[in-house]
Amino acid sequence: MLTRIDHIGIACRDLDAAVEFYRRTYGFTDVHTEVNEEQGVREAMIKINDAGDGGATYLQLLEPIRDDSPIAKFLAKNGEGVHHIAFGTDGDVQEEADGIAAKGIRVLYDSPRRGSMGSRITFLHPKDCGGVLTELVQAAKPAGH
Ligand code: CMX
Ligand code: CO
Repeated sequence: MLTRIDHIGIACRDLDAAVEFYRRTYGFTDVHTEVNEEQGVREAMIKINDAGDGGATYLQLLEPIRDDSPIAKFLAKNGEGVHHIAFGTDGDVQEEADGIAAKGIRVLYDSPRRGSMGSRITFLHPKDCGGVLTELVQAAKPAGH
């Protein structure tokens, strides 16, 4: 079941400046940064609050590390701004995607890929979702579980 908004993905040109904006403006300081080579991004996850299914709610700030990455393409076309929304599941993300695909919505990956903080992710095509690029996220299990 989809149980929460996991994150809102925001495309930016300067990750450090964007992190500083969210700190200065709202006081958000719980920040995890990583590079995801496969997705072609350097990113910062800004934690907003916890959730009951092992996940939490974040803003995901995304800076491209390659000119051919989806974020670079989006920035060239639209400039900075909201890029995608991500729903969190309390179950298996592939099962969630299969159920949505059965409704005629294109799922972009044959099998889940690695997302932030060890999560499993997949995407739904924005053209099948009313213009909203939509990601599904299964949070990594906390250590020891
Ligand atoms: N939101 C809404 N619409 C979007 C979009 C977005 N983020 N990105 C592209 N589109 C629209 C375009 O406007 C375009 O529409 P028109 O044909 O009407 O102009 C259409 O989709 C095709 O866009 P494109 O620029 O030609 O881009 P591509 O088809 O090459 O790629 C997509 C689009 C969604 C398949 C690609 O961005 C993708 O695979 N995304 C998933 C991976 C990703 O976004 N990774 C970065 C985030 C990583 C993370 O969250 O961890
Ligand atoms: Co995302």
